[in-house]
Amino acid sequence: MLKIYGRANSINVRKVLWTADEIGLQYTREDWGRGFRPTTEPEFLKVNPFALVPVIDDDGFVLRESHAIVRYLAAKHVRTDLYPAGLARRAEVEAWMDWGQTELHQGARAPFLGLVVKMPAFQDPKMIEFGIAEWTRQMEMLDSYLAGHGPYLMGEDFTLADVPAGLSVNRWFSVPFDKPELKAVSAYYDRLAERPAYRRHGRNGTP
Ligand SMILES: N[C@@H](CCC(=O)N[C@@H](CS)C(=O)NCC(=O)O)C(=O)O
Repeated sequence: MLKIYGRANSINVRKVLWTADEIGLQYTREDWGRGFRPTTEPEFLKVNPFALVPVIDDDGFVLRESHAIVRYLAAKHVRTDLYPAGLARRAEVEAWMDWGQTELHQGARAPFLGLVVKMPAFQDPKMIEFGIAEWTRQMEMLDSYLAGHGPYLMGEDFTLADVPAGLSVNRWFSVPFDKPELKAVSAYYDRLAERPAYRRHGRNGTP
């Protein structure tokens, strides 16, 4: 059976849990990472020498990196609705996923770690302010895009493109700071919440 390594409150583990539930997979999960067993323990380093969650063990096949994992699971279970078979559409999904993990996530890091996790290394107000400005800029672009395209990032249907963005949107609404009103992003957040798997692993009260 599929085994998922990683704490269920990690944004990257949640991508895997959400996708696994969308596919309808059975799995076991073991808590590793901040607040649980450290990923620097030798037992964990055997599955990921880079000491990060998530990792999966799929009947002996071990894989790290959340985006590689969700694409592997969707491809393995032939979920072309989530991860299209056509090269061009597939590449567009991948572009959204890359954007979600780079441009969109970069700004979110300091406000989340500073204001929610309260990590001592992220208490510089200038760093938090800079992160908020960058995160807001990306979210405003997302808002304009959704207003003109939507209802999902790839158009009519939910795909893996929505997984990284959907979790960032949940975090955006959950981290306490003054935000502009983003109507299309709010509607997208409500639309995603129609999905039981997103309510379990995305919009579940955890930032
Ligand atoms: N690029 C990696 C990033 C993984 C990552 O940053 N994981 C964080 C949790 S979100 C982690 O393992 N932090 C250390 C810890 O929890 O101890 C992925 O997408 O899987």
